[in-house]
Amino acid sequence: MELPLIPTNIILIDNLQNVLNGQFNNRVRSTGYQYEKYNNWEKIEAWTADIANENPGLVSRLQIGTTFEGRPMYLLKVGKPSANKKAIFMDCGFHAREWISPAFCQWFVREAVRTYGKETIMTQLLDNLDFYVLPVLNIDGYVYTWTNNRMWRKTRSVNAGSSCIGTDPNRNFNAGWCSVGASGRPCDDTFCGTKPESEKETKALADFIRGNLSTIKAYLTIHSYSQLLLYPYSYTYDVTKDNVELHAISKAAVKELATLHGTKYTYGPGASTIYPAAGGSDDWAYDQGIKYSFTFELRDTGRYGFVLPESQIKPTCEETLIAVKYIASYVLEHLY
Ligand code: 0X9
Ligand code: ZN
Ligand code: ZN
Repeated sequence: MELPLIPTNIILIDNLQNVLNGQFNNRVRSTGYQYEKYNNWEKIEAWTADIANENPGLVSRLQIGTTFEGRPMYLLKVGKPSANKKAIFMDCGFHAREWISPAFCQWFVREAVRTYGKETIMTQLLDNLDFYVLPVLNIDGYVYTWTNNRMWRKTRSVNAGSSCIGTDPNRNFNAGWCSVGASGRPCDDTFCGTKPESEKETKALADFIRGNLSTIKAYLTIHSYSQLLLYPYSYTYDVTKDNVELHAISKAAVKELATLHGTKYTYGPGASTIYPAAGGSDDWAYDQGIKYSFTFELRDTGRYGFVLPESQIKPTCEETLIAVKYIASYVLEHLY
């Protein structure tokens, strides 16, 4: 009797049925959703429901608020349910035109459910941590980049006394608010808003994080472009008390990231590495006591900029996932 040809890595996994089920689900999902394309909000919204429904033991969907134009803001909680878990919060789509960012949040959740129970690191992460993933923070802006202006950055809220629309959500947090690298003029792309958390979207995010401060141990916010890994502060040139540790984590994370395709990232405190800019969510989260707070600026360095070709979604998400998993593993080993 001849043995069937089974890859040896599958033989090593003790529960073959889970593996087979996983491959089946995986096939269903990969035909149903195109992770290597940019998806419009309608598709992403439907996907948040589908991915939760298809993975009830691993993914649940919560609503944390409503956007200015009335769209529900869905948050995915990804992890194996168990008592007293700590969590990592990750958001995408702050800036409407940075399309690779939401693509990464979708990719991350897909890889989490696809590799849980098969890949050691992801399994350890999801067994011991929850990931709160906000696929798009600035949904109204994202929709506007699909329908009207591909280069839109801000929210779509109305400004009293001005015909200009929108606030920069990453200048709208209570962290040195509007003191540097931000504008008080509604027509500018870095308008800080009328007060911290003036936007429904930033208020919803801040409320959720404030309400879960005892569990959230890391904050990751995904932007593009420039290939940077930034940590606080950006509202001042002063470095944080955790500068040495954040520097070391970043150095190791970008080294790991580069192993896949050789993509080079620069890293450091925001103010000195990119520019001083107040009101960012990373600085705010850090000052709330979330020590491990990072901003990713994904590919590229300017050739395509915000209009990164779809052919680069896969390599970009693959390499970013390595860095995110590195940081998450570090956080898990250094819970505080
Ligand atoms: O300026 C920003 O908000 C980010 N760069 S982007 O090109 N995606 O707009 C960088 C944010 C760094 N962190 C803070 N300024 N707090
Ligand atoms: Zn951005
Ligand atoms: Zn250590």
